[in-house]
Amino acid sequence: MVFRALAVLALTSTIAWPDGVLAAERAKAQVECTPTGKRLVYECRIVLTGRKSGAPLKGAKLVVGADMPSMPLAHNVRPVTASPGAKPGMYKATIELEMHGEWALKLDVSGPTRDRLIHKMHFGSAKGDKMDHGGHKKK
Ligand SMILES: [Cu+2]
Repeated sequence: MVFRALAVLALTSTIAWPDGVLAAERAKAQVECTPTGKRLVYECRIVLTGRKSGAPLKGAKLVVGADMPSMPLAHNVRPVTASPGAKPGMYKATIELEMHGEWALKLDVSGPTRDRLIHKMHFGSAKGDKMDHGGHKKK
C-alpha cells in the first residue's frame, strides 16, 4: 500500500516537471587530474552530471579555480574556463598550481544549470617530489 502511494507520487511529479527538471537540478562533479610534463601543471578531466538524475550535464560553461584550504589568501591561481571533452558532460581544463599539497578546486557551473562545487584533492608530482610548504612565499 505504502509502495503504491509512493509510485503515484513519483508519477505526479514527473508530469509536473516535464523537461525543465535538469534546469533546476544541482550539479555533481567527478574530477580527475593528472600531472603533465610541466611542473605544477595538471590536466583535469571533469564529468558533470545532475545530482539527482545522474544525466550528463551537456553544454555547461565551467570555470575552474583553485585555492589551498590550509593557506587562505596565500595563493592567486587564475581561474580557467574548461573546454568540452570527448563525451557529453565531460570537460577538460589545464590548471597551473603554485605548489604541491591539498587544494580545493572551485567549479563554477553555468548554462543549463547554475552551481558552485568545491572539490578538495591532493596534488603531488609524477616523480614523487616532496610536498613543499616551506618554499612558499608568505605575505
Ligand atoms: Cu600553499
